[in-house]
Amino acid sequence: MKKSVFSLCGMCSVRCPIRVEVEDNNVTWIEGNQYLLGGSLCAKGAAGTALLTDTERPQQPLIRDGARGLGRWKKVSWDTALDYIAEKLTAIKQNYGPESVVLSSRGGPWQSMYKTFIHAFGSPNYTDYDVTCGHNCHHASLSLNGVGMAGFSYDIRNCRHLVLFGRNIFTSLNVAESQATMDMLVNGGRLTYVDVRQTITGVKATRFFQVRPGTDYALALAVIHEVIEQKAYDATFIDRYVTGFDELCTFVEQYTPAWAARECGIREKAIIDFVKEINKDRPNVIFHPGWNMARYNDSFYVSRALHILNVLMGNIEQKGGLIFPKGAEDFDIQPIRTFSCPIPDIKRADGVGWKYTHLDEASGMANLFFDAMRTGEPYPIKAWIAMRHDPLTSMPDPEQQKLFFDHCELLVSIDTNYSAFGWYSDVILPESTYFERDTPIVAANGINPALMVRRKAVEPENDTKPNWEIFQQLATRLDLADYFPYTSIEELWQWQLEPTGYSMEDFEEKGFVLLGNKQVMYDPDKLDGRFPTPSGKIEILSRRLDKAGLESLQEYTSPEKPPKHMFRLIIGRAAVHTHGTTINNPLLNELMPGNTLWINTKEAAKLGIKQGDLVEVTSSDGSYSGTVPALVVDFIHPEAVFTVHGFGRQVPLQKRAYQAGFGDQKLMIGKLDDWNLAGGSISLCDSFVSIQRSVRNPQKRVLEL
Ligand SMILES: Nc1nc2c(c(=O)[nH]1)N[C@H]1C(S)=C(S)[C@@H](COP(=O)(O)OP(=O)(O)OC[C@H]3O[C@@H](n4cnc5c(=O)[nH]c(N)nc54)[C@H](O)[C@@H]3O)O[C@H]1N2
Ligand SMILES: Nc1nc2c(c(=O)[nH]1)N[C@H]1C(S)=C(S)[C@@H](COP(=O)(O)OP(=O)(O)OC[C@H]3O[C@@H](n4cnc5c(=O)[nH]c(N)nc54)[C@H](O)[C@@H]3O)O[C@H]1N2
Ligand code: SF4
Ligand SMILES: [Mo]
Repeated sequence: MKKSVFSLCGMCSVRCPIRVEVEDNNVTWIEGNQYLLGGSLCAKGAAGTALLTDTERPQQPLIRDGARGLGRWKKVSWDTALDYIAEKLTAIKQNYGPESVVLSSRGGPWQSMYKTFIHAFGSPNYTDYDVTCGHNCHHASLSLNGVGMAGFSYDIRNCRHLVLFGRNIFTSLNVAESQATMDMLVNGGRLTYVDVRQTITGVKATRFFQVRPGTDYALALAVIHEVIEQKAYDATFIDRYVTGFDELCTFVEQYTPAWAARECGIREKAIIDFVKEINKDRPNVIFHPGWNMARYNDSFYVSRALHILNVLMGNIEQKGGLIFPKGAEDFDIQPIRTFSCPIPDIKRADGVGWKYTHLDEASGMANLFFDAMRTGEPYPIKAWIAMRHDPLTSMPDPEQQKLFFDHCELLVSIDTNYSAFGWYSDVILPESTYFERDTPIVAANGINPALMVRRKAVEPENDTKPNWEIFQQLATRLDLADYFPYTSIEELWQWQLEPTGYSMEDFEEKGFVLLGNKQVMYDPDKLDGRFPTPSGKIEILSRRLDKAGLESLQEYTSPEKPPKHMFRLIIGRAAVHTHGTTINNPLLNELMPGNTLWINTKEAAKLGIKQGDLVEVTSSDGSYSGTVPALVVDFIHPEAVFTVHGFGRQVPLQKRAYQAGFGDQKLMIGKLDDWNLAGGSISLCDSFVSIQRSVRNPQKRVLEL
């Protein structure tokens, strides 16, 4: 039997809308939703089909049978696994209190389900991956605009000049955003790109600044200086909505383009010319404030400076600028129902909300739970449930983390794959892949808000379950079923949709429900009340930061140069992989089986390293080294070496990925504690490594470039 199913991709966190063709329970075709993406998908999205028959994934619930990490597993039924977890959680609750359980997840639209579970259990300790991703950018916006990272949509398609600081938009991608950027370029828009190395985005840019690693703040401050110098700002917008502009003018006086040019290694005239260009293009100029500009200790201030530049451009709620995402309420429609439970009135173990009052409690600080595990302060942490999150891959120093996790009596991984954390845990609950599961309805707020839903395309290949069923069944065993008021997905959808007046039939034609048929924009002269900061204005001098004893305008400090014979390790994505998730995907693994080490041609020559030579990359304390082929290139700053994150996997059952390439997180020794107090992000680009030609025989290597 043939059928066509509208659904959502699950190969990365973007969740592009897709259409899937199915014949006799086999996926025969997959494409981006024609109505929203014109059929486009990225390589990862197209490779999703390989997941279905991949036997190197957990195929049924597993309980550890031997020491942690040894890889001996007992195959069990769902009932046995869920009973086991419920019993352990109940005992931990009795012995240490419910707050000793942490649940971490990859955030996203279904996080209210996971939050409801852990809050109903009695613990305030929900956390997510964001300390290693967007925390700096989120808090930068929060301190300035009163709204976080989800507080603005970017109207890239209609902008005249897009400015990207390290936002490698065509590689670290989101299909709709890449399409909008291409359309903008085709329509004559400009793209300015800042990176320490050349990338696909840099190649397509109209202006490329290659800066010394970690000097973006100098460039951003000089651009602000020059914007003020050339009076290239929207004085009316600033008068109306902004506080602290005079202080900003005084603060940036010292940061001239000539100074920044020396600091960043670029030309003064290029900075001045760039500002002349944006002066012509404003207000349709977007300074993208970064997605995970969480790399250096001052990246919070870089992101803040970029947000300040948006404010100076007066681009908020302008076509081709930053637009407040619209939702059901803007169309007089009741929002969908979602899971909820009050947060227990107990201090969070990571200190967020009481020790760190300026940081957002919605995601907390995942790395700070390790302190609680180690010291038992403010109270012990005894269990960790990781839902679609791999702390051992996504946070630095996994060997150190394992020592902390050993203080826990229960580690549970809910995953479609064997994650590094899963392999070290006590129970693995395999979630069905995105082709094999329905998921609750999502309210996708934005420029054109819609309701989206993932529909099951095929029946599960293995003994796996979808997220909504796993949490409902676990909750029932813990007497928390009232928070999950459904027994089937149909009941759940109906409960969600009831207030809106829509039904599932409304999704049939296109796979989504567009709220309203025309774009709503607020009057830019009536934005009062839309900036929920303490003063109600856009705060260049943030009261929230001030209260926490933190500066709003921080002086620039030049980044440390690598010690002699060492390099700064910088990291990023490849277009064909999603973090550690896809490394073992049969199709994507074929496209890119391992990572390489990018190194500057002159530096490589000094070390006697030639193109394709195997090199050893060693951590600053010498405790870990990885061996990979060198990619010798002109366009990377000599102080830096670059690699793609996600490799170096050590799960023997993932045969394709096993020990291919190296894991950058393993070289980030001591970095669990290296986070920025203002922005909350771990400084992932602040590690130095040494490089040497490997003595291993390249003929025997298992990897190709
Ligand atoms: N294909 C693919 N796309 C993805 C993802 C994925 O896994 N795969 N993940 C998604 C996620 S979760 C995220 S957070 C985003 C990340 O999106 P981005 O932040 O755009 O991407 P990254 O690849 O992490 O890093 C971007 C660049 O920062 C550069 N860089 C390093 N140091 C400096 C510096 O000092 N200054 C400047 N200006 N640049 C520097 C690196 O050379 C790299 O090219 O990508 C998303 N999209
Ligand atoms: N050293 C270093 N660390 C980094 C980065 C880096 O470049 N270098 N990048 C950082 C960034 S930007 C981010 S966003 C984080 C990402 O960190 P994570 O969120 O931990 O990484 P992911 O690989 O996206 O997903 C984690 C797990 O989710 C599982 N998974 C995937 N799909 C599903 C699903 O449908 N259901 C379930 N239950 N599980 C699923 C995967 O198998 C994987 O084990 O890592 C950060 N950490
Ligand atoms: S960007 Fe690619 S992998 Fe991510 S959801 Fe879209 S199609 Fe899937
Ligand atoms: Mo991220």
